[in-house]
Amino acid sequence: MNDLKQKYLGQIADAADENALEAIRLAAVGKKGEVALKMRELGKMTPEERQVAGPALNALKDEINSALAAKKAGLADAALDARLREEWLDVTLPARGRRQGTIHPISQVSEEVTAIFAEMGFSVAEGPRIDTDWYNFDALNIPGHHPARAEMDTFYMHRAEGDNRPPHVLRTHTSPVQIRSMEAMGAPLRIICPGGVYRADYDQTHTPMFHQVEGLAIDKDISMAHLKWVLEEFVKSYFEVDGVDLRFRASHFPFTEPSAEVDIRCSWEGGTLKVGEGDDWLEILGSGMVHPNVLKAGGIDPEAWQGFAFGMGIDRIAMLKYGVPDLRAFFDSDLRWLRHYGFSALDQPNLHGGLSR
Ligand code: 2U9
Repeated sequence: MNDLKQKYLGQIADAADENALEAIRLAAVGKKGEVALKMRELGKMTPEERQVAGPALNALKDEINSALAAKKAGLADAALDARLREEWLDVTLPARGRRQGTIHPISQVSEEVTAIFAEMGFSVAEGPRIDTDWYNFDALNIPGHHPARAEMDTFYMHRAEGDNRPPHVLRTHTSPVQIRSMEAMGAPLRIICPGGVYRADYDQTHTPMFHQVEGLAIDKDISMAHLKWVLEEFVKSYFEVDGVDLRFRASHFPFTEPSAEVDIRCSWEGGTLKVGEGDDWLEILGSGMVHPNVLKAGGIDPEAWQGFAFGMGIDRIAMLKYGVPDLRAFFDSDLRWLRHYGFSALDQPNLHGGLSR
């Protein structure tokens, strides 16, 4: 009996895992195990022998079962310890930084411009990018023979044979929105129209899609003087300078009369633009008094109302403020300058297929 005890307690102590323990349990105290066999032999013993051997076998069985349970718990503890060591986690490590997206510079400048004009009482009007040639040209006093209407300069929408709808174009300026606003709201009116426009042009200073913001103020006695003040306030605020000289140069647009291109005083010292000082002049926008034909097209009586209008390229003024040399940088996946100005979200090769093309 003592041999049995030594044997099984020894095996239990050496068992490497739960499977080994189970095998020992079956061999020792299972239904057909060695202790059960010994119990069967009790019948052959004398009552005196049985009285000694019976309790001793039961005690042996209990002892083996307790040893098995203790070893099982020990193995489980050891397994948990090993797992905890394996899955160790340093909660004091600094968190991994998350890349953040940023607003596109065109959207940012568009918002800056909108905010400046909003302070002067202009609200924002928006309209379709595909519009009829009437809204895009005729209503703006651009006659049928005007070169701007040629397919060379304007993207016309394809029309199937037999389609009798008026020709549609990708708007070449945001002016159709202003005609629609005049129709919808009448006079007086003070709006700006920011948005994408399309022209068949592509070089260092032109992309087929670019962005404009146009402004329109219509009232009983609006003059070029109001126009000048509004533009001065805009330039000071946008370029963050206290004062600036504006120069109006006589020009011609079909939709304004008189018309003027507007330059601002600046210097280009060391290749950097400084607005408001120096001896250079920089053209930033076109403007004028709304042509009576345009007021009429928008359903406004030119005998009772007059107004000023202006238009500028958002991409262009973004380039000037942020020093972008080539307009194509905005649209052409050349992200070097964006990186230069800290637009780090765009600096992920896996997102954009690399930085050079
Ligand atoms: C209405 C009446 C008049 C908008 C105007 C300009 C002059 C102009 C250009 C600037 C650079 C276009 O983006 S650009 O290429 N625009 O010079 N735009 S006056 O005149 C309007 C608009 C709407 C109803």
